[in-house]
Amino acid sequence: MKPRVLLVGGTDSSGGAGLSRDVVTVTRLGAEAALAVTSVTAQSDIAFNGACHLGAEHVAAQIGAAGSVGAVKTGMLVDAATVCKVAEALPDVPLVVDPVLASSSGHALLDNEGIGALLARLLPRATLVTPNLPELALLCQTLGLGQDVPLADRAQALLALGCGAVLVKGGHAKNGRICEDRLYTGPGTPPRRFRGPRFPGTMRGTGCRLASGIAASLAQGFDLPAAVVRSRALLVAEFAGLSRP
Ligand code: PXL
Repeated sequence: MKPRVLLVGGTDSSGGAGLSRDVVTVTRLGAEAALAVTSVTAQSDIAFNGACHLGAEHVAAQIGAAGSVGAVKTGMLVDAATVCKVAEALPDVPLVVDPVLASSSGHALLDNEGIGALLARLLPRATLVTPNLPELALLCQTLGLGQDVPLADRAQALLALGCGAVLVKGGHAKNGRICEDRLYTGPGTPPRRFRGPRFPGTMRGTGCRLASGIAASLAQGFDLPAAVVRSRALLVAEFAGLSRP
C-alpha cells in the first residue's frame, strides 16, 4: 500500500494554493492523500471573497475518520478552537506545520488567538515548521521578540517551543535570483542551507507544495534533509516546466 499523508487545511477556489496543491504534490511524489478540510475559501489570485469554516468538531471528525497515515501536514487552521482540536486529534506520526497566516491577497487565514494556540499547542508536536520570513516575523512578534532579533535567534525561539526543526523559507528575501531556505535543527548547530532559483511572486502555493512534499517524503521514510531536498526538487521541476501540476 502507498504511504498516506493527512492534509489538514483550507481549499482555494482559484486552485493556486491550499489543499488542491497539497493533494497534487503528495500524489506526484507517489503517496496518497487523506483530507481534513478546515475551511472552503472563495478567492482568486488577487482577491479574497469569503470563507465558510467547517468548525473544530467537524475537522476533528475528519481526522478521526482519515484512517492510518504516515505523516500529517497542516496549512490553514482558521482559529484557536480548530488549532486545539487538531492538536488533540492528531495521530502520533511526523507532523509538518506550515504556519499559514494570510492569503496571498493579504486576508488573515488564522486569527490572532489562533497564532497563540499554534505556538502553544501545535508547534511542540511538530517535526518541522516551515515559516516564510513574514510568518517568522509575526510568530516571533507574538512571542515578544523585538524586530531586530537576528534570523537564527528567531528560529531558535521556535525550536525552544519544542518543535524538532524549523525551515525558514527565503522566498521573501530581497536578494536577487537565488532563494535560500535554511533548516535549523538545534542550538549551536549551523543551519543547513538549500539554494535554488527564486520563483516569481506570481507563483502562488509554493509554501503549500514544499511542506506537503516534505510530509509525503517523511511518510515514505526519507530523513528530514532528504525530504527537503526531494520536495524542493519537485518545485524546481514544476517551475522549470512552468506547470501548475
Ligand atoms: O499558500 C498558503 C495558503 C494555504 N491555504 C489556503 C490559502 C493559502 C494562500 O492563499 O488560500 C486555503
